[in-house]
Amino acid sequence: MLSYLTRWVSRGAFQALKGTSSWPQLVKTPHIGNQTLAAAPLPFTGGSPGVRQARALDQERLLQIDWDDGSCSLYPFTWLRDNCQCPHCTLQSAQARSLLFTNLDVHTGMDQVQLMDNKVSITWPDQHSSDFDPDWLKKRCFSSEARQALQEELFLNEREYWDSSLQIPTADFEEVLHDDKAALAWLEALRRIGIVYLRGAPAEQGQVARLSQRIGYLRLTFYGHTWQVQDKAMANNVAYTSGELSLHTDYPALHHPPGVQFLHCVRQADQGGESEVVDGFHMAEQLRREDPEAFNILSSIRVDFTDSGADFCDFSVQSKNHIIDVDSEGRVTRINYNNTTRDSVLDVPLHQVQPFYSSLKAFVELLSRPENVCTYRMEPGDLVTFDNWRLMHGRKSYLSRGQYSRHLEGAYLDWDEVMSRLRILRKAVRGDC
Ligand code: OGA
Ligand code: NM2
Ligand code: ZN
Ligand code: ZN
Repeated sequence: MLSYLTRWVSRGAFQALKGTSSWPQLVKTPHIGNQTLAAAPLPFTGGSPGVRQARALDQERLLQIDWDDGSCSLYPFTWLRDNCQCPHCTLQSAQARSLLFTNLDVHTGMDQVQLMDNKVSITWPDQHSSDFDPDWLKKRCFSSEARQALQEELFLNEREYWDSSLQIPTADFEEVLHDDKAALAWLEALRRIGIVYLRGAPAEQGQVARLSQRIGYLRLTFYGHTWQVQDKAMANNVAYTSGELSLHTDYPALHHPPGVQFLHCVRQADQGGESEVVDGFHMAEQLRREDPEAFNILSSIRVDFTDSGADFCDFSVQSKNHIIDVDSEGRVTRINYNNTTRDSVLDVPLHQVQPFYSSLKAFVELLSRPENVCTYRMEPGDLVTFDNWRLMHGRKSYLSRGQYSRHLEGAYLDWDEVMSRLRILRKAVRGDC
């Protein structure tokens, strides 16, 4: 224990992860950006809200529920009928709808509504009946606050932005493998902060595969189930040399790049090979403020990426991606940028070429400012896990020594599988949804 402590103090870029019981928290994570570290609001846990009254508004075809706490929720008849939980309408063993859409009357009326045994009981015009649990209804309230709370609970989209002063959340590898609380703390921090460092893995190949089994399964790509980052003869990727890798996301040559990346240090170089990370979402937001024109160009021009060669099998991959992806509401959702696989093919009209280069220059200069970059050096047995849709990462060049050189093993996963495990762990640990 004491030896861990001294190592942490001397390697100040790391912070023990909250929730990993036996490791003390040394320093508070700096609070940067407009988001908080507080847990997402849990909608409607801790005691069921009582129903004071349930009544049908026949004109509007809405069911109105007045709750004991004075609030009120409205539910469209059509939605209620569609979501009848009875064994005819729901396959209980799959918790899935078995009601056919062809059999749903999207203009249904309601014959009767009553409160029975703390259930909202509805009789439909064809005399089919549906019973709804008040908790179940309250959670699905259509108010904007309730919808926002439930979406945050399901997707954890609130992020905490950081800069070079980040103290990377750190946990014990074996603890994450064997303890549900530690695993949950790992995945929540991976989502919210975007990077978690794990220490204490054996310094031998096979650990990223073990860790991905904790989630479910890994993402196979043309580089294999897992892949060896080493200085290789006839390298099929710039990563497989001893050269510097400037800040990048992995695999923008795919239209759906891997969401999560694991990198495990089996052997470190004698000289060089230090790692760098920046918060790509934070940088994109900063670019939007500092240079809105550059932000517009990087989020609207689709850049060609290319990757060809042979590894798991032969491949010839092409993609077109925005360097900064935004959703329909303008929120940044993904960074896609690796200078090594950016294609010489650039599918824009002549007059957009120079503005594109100037915009990319502005972004890369912003990323590379010392105040934005967090630097660390991996030692054998260290394993870094990070959000490959959000973070950009790089490494310094290193001195290569043939067979005994630096060796990292990597693996990819997708966010759907990682979030699935997070939800299951949350249920196991906290007993909620
Ligand atoms: C890579 C990569 C990091 C490193 O292989 O894509 O970013 O430290 N490697 O070698
Ligand atoms: N490797 C490490 O975008 C990229 O080509 C990143 C991927 C080779 C699997 C490198
Ligand atoms: Zn039914
Ligand atoms: Zn990489």
